[in-house]
Amino acid sequence: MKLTSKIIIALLAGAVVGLVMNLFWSNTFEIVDPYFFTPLGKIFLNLISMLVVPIVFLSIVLGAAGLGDPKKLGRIGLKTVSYFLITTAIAITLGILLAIIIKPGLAGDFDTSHLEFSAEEAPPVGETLLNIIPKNPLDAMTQGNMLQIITFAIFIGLALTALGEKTKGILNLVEQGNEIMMYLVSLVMKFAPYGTFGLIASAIGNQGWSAIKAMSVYMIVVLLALFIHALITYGGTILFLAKKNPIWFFKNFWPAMGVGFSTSSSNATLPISMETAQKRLKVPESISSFVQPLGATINMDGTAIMQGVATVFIAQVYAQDLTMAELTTVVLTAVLASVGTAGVPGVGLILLAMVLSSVGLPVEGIGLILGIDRILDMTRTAINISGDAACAVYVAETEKRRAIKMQKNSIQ
Ligand code: DAS
Repeated sequence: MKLTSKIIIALLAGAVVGLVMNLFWSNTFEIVDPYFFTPLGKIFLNLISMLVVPIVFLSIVLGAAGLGDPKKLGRIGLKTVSYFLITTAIAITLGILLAIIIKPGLAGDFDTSHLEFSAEEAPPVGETLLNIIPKNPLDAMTQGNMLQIITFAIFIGLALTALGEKTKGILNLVEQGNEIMMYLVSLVMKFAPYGTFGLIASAIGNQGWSAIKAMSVYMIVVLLALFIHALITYGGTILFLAKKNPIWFFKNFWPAMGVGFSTSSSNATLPISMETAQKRLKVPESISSFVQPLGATINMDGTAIMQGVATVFIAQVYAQDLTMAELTTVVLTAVLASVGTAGVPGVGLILLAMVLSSVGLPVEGIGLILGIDRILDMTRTAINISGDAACAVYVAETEKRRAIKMQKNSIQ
């Protein structure tokens, strides 16, 4: 049976087992979870997380060296970052509009008296951009500072291109290192169905059906916005910018979406989302290994959607109207805030605290959505990585068309 089918079955089985145990055997679940579901998920999460830093570093060195010409790297970088910022702005605007229309904050009586929430501070954008160049590249790798790892890898890749034959041996070493990493990804993926089952069963089993019921309208608005964004923004990207069939895109990227859904971590899913983009969506390695690691760090459309809906939801619960100027601030803050944080579980809530503070809304309002955030984190992570892959396909196809046009011009 194909891996995709196994992951789908594992997702469904995990959800059913988690829900049934939450509803009927919660005592048994509390005994079983720490010794079965959670360890299954943790093993899988650690296995793929183990590969992230070496894969990002090696693949970006190869990507930058493969792109060769710094002008091409600049052109691709500009296309990529512009796409990321525009789609994130579209995402949060969509979330805000749907929340204003459907009004989830008025769909129930929410008790705000006991709420509390304290989030670690997300790094200010200016500081993040200043720190993009690592003082100590090895420290950046041990800390998993993705933006700094990406920057250092780009410098190495460009140096390898400039030095050519002199460093051919190093380039071969990097290529072989990347081969090893890709082999390990395929090995780890054999465990994916079991890990996915454990992660989903544990998350759904711990969720509490009552919390889902109380927040059902809020969840529906977020899920609806995520679905519309995937269909319109990413479907539109594939159809109009990449000039390919959107069904082809989602059908081939689905296995990575399933892993992103179960792990709730763009970073941890990176090895699989890159391998899927390269092998199934035929994105050249040099483009996939530049666009996707960058996207996992600075492009989080699913998260932006949650922030848009959650901000309006909390404003409605606290009966605070948001002016157009405040809504614009929300959009700008969310777009810029997402630049500096890595794609790991729960990072969306840290960014949400920044967005709420930017318009004077009570941060403790996050306590309202905390209970069901794990489930929504799964879905928005699947959307986050799909946005990165859609961008990689768009960049790859436009670069292909550009090369063909240049070739025709040179023949004429
Ligand atoms: N879990 C984050 C990610 O990995 C998204 C989020 O927290 O919103 O993309």
